Amino acid sequence: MKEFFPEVSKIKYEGPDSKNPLAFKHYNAKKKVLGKTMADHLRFSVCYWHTFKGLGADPFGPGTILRKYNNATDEMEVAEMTMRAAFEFFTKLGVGFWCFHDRDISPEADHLVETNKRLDRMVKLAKKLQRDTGVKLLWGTANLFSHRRYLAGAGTNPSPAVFAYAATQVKKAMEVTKELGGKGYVFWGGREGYDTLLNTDMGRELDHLGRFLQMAVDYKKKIGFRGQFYIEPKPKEPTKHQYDFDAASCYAFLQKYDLVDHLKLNLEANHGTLAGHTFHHELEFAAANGILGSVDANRGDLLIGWDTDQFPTDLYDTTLAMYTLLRYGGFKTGGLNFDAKVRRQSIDSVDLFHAHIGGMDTFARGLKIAAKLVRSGGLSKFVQKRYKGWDSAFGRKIEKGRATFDQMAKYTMKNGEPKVQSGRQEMLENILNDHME
Ligand code: XLS
Ligand code: CA
Ligand code: CA
Repeated sequence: MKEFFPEVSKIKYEGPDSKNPLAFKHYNAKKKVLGKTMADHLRFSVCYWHTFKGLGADPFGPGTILRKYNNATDEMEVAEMTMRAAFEFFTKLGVGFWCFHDRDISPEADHLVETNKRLDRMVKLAKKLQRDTGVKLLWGTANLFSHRRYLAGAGTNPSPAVFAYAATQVKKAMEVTKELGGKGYVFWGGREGYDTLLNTDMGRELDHLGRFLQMAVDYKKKIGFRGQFYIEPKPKEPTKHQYDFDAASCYAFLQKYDLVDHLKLNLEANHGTLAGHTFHHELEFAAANGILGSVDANRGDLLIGWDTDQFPTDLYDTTLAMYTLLRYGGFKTGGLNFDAKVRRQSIDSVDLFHAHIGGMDTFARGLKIAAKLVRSGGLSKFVQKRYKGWDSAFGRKIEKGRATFDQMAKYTMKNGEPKVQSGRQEMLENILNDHME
């Protein structure tokens, strides 16, 4: 079988002292951390769109990256070679999962019937390659944002005909995700938002998006797809405002449309920072509300205002992310999907390996440090103490909803001025640093 990445062989764990740039220094798949293997904690996934379809295009110029698997004139031949290259890459890297949009793996034809036929052909190949390699599908999704028919959104489009087209596309994408044994299915509202309020009926659009997802939930039941549904927040880009702005607005939306039992969140680091939050904040909010599902691992750039989708290399970010995940029991159906792309100047295939190795090692290191934090109780003991007043009979009564304002007044009149305590932020920041390695 033809190799697409002959210059790289299977990436191995060589430990922190290794100087080999094509080896893991921290990610040791089978090593146990707090009773579970690193592979099971981290559940790494490679995304199809950036890693295999992204060629470095930006608004100022076309792609700069040449890939061997694009070397054919027939679109379907390119699609097949790309998929073989993808599974070679997953295997050499040693990840357990992958993710795709329908249109990443199979190009759209002139008519939906032919488009679906093409998709079926590619899904058949994917199924075979999954079987051959043991790589599994973390989630599938539909691209409802590239084609011009979706210029004004899909589920929130002013035209019901576009809504119906999008639903038809999602129906098929769900079927093929099920066919491939997908652990989940993602809804990212690519253009579900607005460019200007002057032409937008916001209330109606939100109701339509709610209907769209309710219909998807019904269809999921109908076909017996057991994967987890996720909604992915992003505040803006491509639209000026996206309705699924951040974790908190998604949570409100899911509650309003009675969808909270059916969808969890797929949180992307760079989308969190675009919304003015830290990645850690988004994870903590979702976990605290029981809707933390999966993660799109990447990072933005402090000095660039858009979604740069860089590979995660910030150890503090990955440590705090893993700290939240560990405290809330880790992934169930989700995982860490690298929704990240190499820079426009990183034109060699080997750059794809360096990028993923770096992301995996940074998360593995973050996991080790987070486990140390859990074991030492360095932060949690302080937090527990800080709230201990709530463990008193008085505190419990309030928490259980059995207290009134009159009782509060009686307590306050009797006890007078409350004692205040230091938040000890600087000490806690030092404790965190003491754990970094
Ligand atoms: C784009 C999104 C997208 C989703 C899947 O910004 O991150 O790639 O993850 O549609
Ligand atoms: Ca994403
Ligand atoms: Ca992104």
